[in-house]
Amino acid sequence: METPLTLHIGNYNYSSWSLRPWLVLTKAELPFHVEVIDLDIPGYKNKLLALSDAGTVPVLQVGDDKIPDSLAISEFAAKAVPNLWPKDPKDKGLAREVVRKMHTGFDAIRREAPMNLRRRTSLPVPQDCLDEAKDIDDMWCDLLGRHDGPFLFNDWSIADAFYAPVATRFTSYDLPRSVRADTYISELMADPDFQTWEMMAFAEEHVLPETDAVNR
Ligand SMILES: N[C@@H](CCC(=O)N[C@@H](CS)C(=O)NCC(=O)O)C(=O)O
Repeated sequence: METPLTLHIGNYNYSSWSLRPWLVLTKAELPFHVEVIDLDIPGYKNKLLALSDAGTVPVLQVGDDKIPDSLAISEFAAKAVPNLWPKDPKDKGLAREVVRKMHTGFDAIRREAPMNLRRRTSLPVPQDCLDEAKDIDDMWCDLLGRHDGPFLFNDWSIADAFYAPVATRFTSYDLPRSVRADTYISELMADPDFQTWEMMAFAEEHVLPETDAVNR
């Protein structure tokens, strides 16, 4: 019998870090069960700390073992299933680099335009957030210009999972973007797996007042 997998996630509407490995495991066609922890309610932190020292989601439970962190979970899936990273070694290196950039950076866009799938606004965002959006747009255009495919490395890869939550921010906060980036965003948003997640977000009743109160 295969070891059962449980992915512990935050709320579908808000938890960008949870969306990433959920997409990866779904694309990998690894059967997994989802447990949602409502964020920012009394006692939620203890639930997170019971899962990992970092006190964050996502966490993947593999039998009795636990893998915290979106990238570590994605690497676990990539070991189990081929083709989640690009096949070409140069592309694979580059894909890892752009994933690393997302995993460790782009603080302004994360802070000023938090993932909130239900939100649609055109109110102004700070300049540092616009600057990062432009850097991301330039990076996407560079990668998309190297291949024919709709995704960053032609076929869907972990890199697309890591930028899917960013794509939603362009839409939610109406961030300026090039035509090529807009086409890529539409591609990610039209992905049936993303749409399954989005449906869960729209159906979710849990609200994070502080995130919803971001005044833009
Ligand atoms: N580096 C971690 C970041 C995970 C993270 O920050 N997750 C947020 C939810 S999206 C969280 O659990 N926050 C804890 C809290 O709100 O106390 C990863 O890649 O998984």
